[in-house]
Amino acid sequence: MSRLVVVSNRVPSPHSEFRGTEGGLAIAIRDALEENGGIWFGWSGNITKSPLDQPDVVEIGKTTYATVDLSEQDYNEYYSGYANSVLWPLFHYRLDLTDFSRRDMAGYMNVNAAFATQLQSLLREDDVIWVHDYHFIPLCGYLRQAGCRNKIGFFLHIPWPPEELLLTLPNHESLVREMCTYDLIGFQTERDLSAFLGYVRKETNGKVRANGVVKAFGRKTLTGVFPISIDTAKVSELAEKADSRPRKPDLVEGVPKAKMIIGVDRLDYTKGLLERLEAYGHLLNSHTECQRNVVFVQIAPPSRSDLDSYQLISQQVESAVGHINGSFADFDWSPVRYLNRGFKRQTLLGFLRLSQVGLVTPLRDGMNLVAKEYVAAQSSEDPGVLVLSRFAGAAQELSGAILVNPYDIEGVSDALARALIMPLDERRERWEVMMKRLRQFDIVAWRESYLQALQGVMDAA
Ligand code: ADQ
Repeated sequence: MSRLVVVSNRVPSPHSEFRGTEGGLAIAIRDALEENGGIWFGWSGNITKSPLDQPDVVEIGKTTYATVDLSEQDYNEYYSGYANSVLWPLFHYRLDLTDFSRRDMAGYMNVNAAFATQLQSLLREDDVIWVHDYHFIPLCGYLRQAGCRNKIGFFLHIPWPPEELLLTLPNHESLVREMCTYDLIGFQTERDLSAFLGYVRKETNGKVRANGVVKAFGRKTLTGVFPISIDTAKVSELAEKADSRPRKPDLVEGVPKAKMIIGVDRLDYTKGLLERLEAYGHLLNSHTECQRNVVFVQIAPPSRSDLDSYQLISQQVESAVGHINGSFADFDWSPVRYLNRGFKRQTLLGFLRLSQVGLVTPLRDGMNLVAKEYVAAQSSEDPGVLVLSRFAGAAQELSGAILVNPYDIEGVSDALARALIMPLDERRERWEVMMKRLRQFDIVAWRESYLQALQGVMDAA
């Protein structure tokens, strides 16, 4: 059996206890390598004066962790610059926040070239390489230039933007050309895939076959939809354990009968935190019976805090929380609890289980694993209600949620009011439908369906 080589921007330290503060990507691929063995390759998270030109290699069990440091210049240009100030905002439809420069684009290409050289030194002939996310779109092209013949797949965790948006990127064509060097490109949803195919048809004169094979730039590439999921059984188990601990997290202290609404997100402008807070404020004004009887817990650990756009959203969220608490709080009730930090996985899942409403309202999101975790964390006897943005990839699958438009403040407020008083029968019915889907399509099914498709490309080659 071929070895699996996973490439992702961050490789968590194999020694440190996973505290759940990393993004969904790290959580999703954590176990993938432990089963059959292989390499997890990427950035160490360290910035050093003169990075080595060999990866740091640690072997634990069947997995080899191979990490590379970045110089400050690489970090600024590749990571903060092109990846997180161009691709991230643009792919989340935030053209207004993009900050393109040729210097950052060149830095992005240089880091991809250097990573390809270092990865090449670790590869065996029959390794299967699975590259993750927008940081590494050109990696395959550089590996090919260096003579690598292995099968290489790419999975995009974030949305792919519609053609008209992508055209605003000065190097849009070369980026799509790089995508087409992969043997398999996986997207989260049909919407992302069809946006990509639309560009290929219109802008490159490429051909798209019914089986998802794209012929463009003189190459053939298989494309497909692989919605990422969670370890459903494990999430349910951990949440149940957290719930049965003698000392439950006391988030609604002082108001024992209060119902809890929960939001869990990295502190990111794509997650719709300001609109969500505004909708909650509207709920307190329009449904006065919610005052003193509802608490909104927003957990949002800081993320990419060296970027201006992230500092701004952090200040705006703090001020919006202060405004709501200032307007409504009483000596024994604070309407919003804002927790600006990470939590252990089990504690977080316990919070989700204790909450009557899961409020997941990104303005745009590739998938959103919190939505899936909220559902899996509920008790079958008395499940809570998921209020979910139609612009999260998860909305394509979680049909039992109350779907909302996060820009429609009154609509979200109405959905919250409905969720808070939804009868048990309806809550159970909605939850069952979603759990059925999550039990069937969990993280293992996701990984296997992707790797089987990549294997299929290999067999056909
Ligand atoms: P993210 O944007 O990071 O991921 P998401 O899918 O919600 O978003 O994953 C976040 C993960 O971090 C969840 O598993 C959550 O439980 C965990 N987490 C968040 N806050 C936490 C906290 N305070 N403490 C502990 N854990 C916390 C990107 C894309 C998504 C896509 C994923 C996976 O933006 O759209 O779903 O990758 O493909």
